Amino acid sequence: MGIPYEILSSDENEVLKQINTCFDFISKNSASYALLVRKGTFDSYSSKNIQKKNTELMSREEAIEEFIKVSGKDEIFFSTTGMASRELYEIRDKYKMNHSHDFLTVGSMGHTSHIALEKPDKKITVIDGDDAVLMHMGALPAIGSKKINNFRHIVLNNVAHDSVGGQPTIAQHINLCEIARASGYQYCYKVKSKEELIKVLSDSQKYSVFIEVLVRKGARKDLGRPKTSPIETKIALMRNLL
Ligand SMILES: Cc1ncc(C[n+]2csc(CCOP(=O)(O)OP(=O)(O)O)c2C)c(N)n1
Repeated sequence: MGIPYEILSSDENEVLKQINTCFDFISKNSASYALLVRKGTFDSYSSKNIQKKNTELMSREEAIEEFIKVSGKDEIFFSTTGMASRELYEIRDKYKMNHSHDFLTVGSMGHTSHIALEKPDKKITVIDGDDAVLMHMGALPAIGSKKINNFRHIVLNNVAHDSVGGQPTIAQHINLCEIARASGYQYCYKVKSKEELIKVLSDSQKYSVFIEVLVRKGARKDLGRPKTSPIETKIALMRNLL
């Protein structure tokens, strides 16, 4: 595309030079200049504000495993873009379940709950991320106003865009439960321990329920990717729904 670029150095002094080169070029030429960041460049960085407080929380994967353990075998899961969907896929494998009950959202960040809204006659669990729910918040009143029974909307709040590098989100300053309540969800809970989560999940089978689960950032280093294509997974779910 003819855009000049550099690969971001791991040496901080070199990075400053690269940023200066980049800005000089942009201001002289009114044109783009790319800095490419290799995977893992920022791995050892830990946010001073967020991460230290979160070490006692469940991981996102542990929380998803609890959802699977307490849910009935016919329940349909819609999971958000990023690692949550990869984790759901691997948990199904771990329990030797097939993948015909899951819609794994690819791209379309923030749209998972809207997609799930199309199946109000089923028991639905939506697994959302804090940033995804903030991105398309209009979904909340759309769901809340319908008062759908059997609709569990779970937001795994790690106050980060964890799947794409762990940058902080504004979710730490937003009261998601209040917004869900004002949007018409019948029950709203905020939980941070496994015990609280299990209790709330078993109490929440019959209503439109919003559950914010505080989880810690991060995923297993060896987390894999779905072995079936998005289209194969979609077809398996559609066959199951028919
Ligand atoms: C519209 C759109 N914007 C950006 C992305 C890239 N993206 C994929 S996952 C993700 C972060 C999601 O953060 P969150 O919903 O909080 O979930 P987490 O990764 O923390 O589990 C981003 C920015 C995308 N897929 N679609």
